[in-house]
Amino acid sequence: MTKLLVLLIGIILILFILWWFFAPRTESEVVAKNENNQQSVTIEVNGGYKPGKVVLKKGVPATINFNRKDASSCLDSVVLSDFGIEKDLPLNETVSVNLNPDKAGEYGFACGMNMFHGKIIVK
Ligand SMILES: [Cu+2]
Repeated sequence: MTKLLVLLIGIILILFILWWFFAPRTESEVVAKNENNQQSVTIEVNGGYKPGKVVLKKGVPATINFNRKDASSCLDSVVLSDFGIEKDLPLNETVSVNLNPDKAGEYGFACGMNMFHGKIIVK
């Protein structure tokens, strides 16, 4: 009986490890709120970008609010190279980035050292 239990726990552990390494990572994706021809979305900066993907509507002025909660200096700035924007992100403050997404496509953004990445999808 004990042997069976140990075997069962072993199998569960192995399955868990397999799942941990091989399960597809579904990145969170959020569609910006659109009100009065102005769209906005908030991204939490904490060990990366949450959500990692934001969807903006083409042709609508957008505000992306970065809220940094991670003390690591790695994330103390954000670079939106496609839009020519670079902003410092003070800890526990919200920094708004305004942009005009007038072309559909995917635009990456990253921390100042290009280690953490997020994506803006314009549709
Ligand atoms: Cu970094």
